[in-house]
Amino acid sequence: MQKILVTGALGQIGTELVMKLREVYGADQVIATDLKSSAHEITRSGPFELLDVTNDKAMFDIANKYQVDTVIHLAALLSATAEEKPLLAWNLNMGGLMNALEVSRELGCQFFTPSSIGAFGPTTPKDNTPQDTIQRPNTMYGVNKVSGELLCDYYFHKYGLDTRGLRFPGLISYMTPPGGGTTDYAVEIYYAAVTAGKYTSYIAKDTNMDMMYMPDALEAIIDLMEADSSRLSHRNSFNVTAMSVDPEAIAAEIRKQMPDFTLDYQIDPVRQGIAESWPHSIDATAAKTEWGFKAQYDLEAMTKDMLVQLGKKGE
Ligand code: NAD
Ligand code: AKB
Repeated sequence: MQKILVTGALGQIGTELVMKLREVYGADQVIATDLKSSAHEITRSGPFELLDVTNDKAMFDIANKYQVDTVIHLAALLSATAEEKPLLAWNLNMGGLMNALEVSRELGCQFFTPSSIGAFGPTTPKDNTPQDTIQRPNTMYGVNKVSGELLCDYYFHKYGLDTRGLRFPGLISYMTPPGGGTTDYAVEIYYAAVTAGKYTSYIAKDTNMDMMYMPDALEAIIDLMEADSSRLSHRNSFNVTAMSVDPEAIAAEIRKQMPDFTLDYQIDPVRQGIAESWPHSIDATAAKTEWGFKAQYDLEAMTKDMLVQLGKKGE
């Protein structure tokens, strides 16, 4: 990776990833793009361009103008929003991905896009979900993610394009709020703990899902992209995870720092239904053996850091 184009850069992952990539590869080497602009630091600390990823010509022109050698494609609708707007989700998640793959093929770029635990479905084994297993999701987001995994495999086999990907679990961070996912509760709960001392969860008790702290997700992207290609037999869509938690487990950890924190429930049937179709915990062995994946943060370490960082933000 030397000159990197990032789409959807103003989202939860993109804002932090662009800052990290600029630290590692140089500010001018990372071209951040998004549908909209904002006052965020990434629009000022290096190149920033407006880009609608459904516009193939605009994407090609920007990638060509900067002579990028790497495309990191993040722009997408997440699971809950995709369920509300399935047609928009199909057009953005599949159309944007196809455009990003084509631009990468035309310019010979290395390519990364995230998949998700949403690529699994109700008939997938729920515990210790294997890397290679049944994938019959019943959400539009899941259909998009499985199709995306297959499309990235296709571009690798057909054109030799160096496509790589991770099946991310819910990502937890304190910098940019998440944008319409099922796992968003696991971020909101920390903000609510710091601002109100209580949280009402839309996900039910005992609903376990995989999660990971954002610093581990950023390391994983860079480590996978830098890994020796010949070591990757899975290549696209490695399972990665750091913990499997339900709302009670997070609340119990928060209470170690804030004993008065309270949690109650008002279940959202749509997001609860999506959560119940996903695994409880996934097996990241392939990522560990093929390119050395290792998460640094467990629930305890992540909770301590989230509360400290959000506390500082509120000062
Ligand atoms: P996000 O919703 O926070 O950000 C998405 C960004 O895409 C936004 O800044 C939005 O403005 C932009 N966007 C929307 N439509 C666009 C368009 N037409 N053209 C260009 N940009 C557009 O999402 P995120 O959490 O940063 O997720 C990024 C990727 O990672 C997605 O593919 C998502 O499915 C995947 N992922 C995220 C998580 C997570 O927990 N955050 C977990 C698994 C996978
Ligand atoms: C979502 O909940 O949609 C995302 C994801 C796990 O893909 N956070």
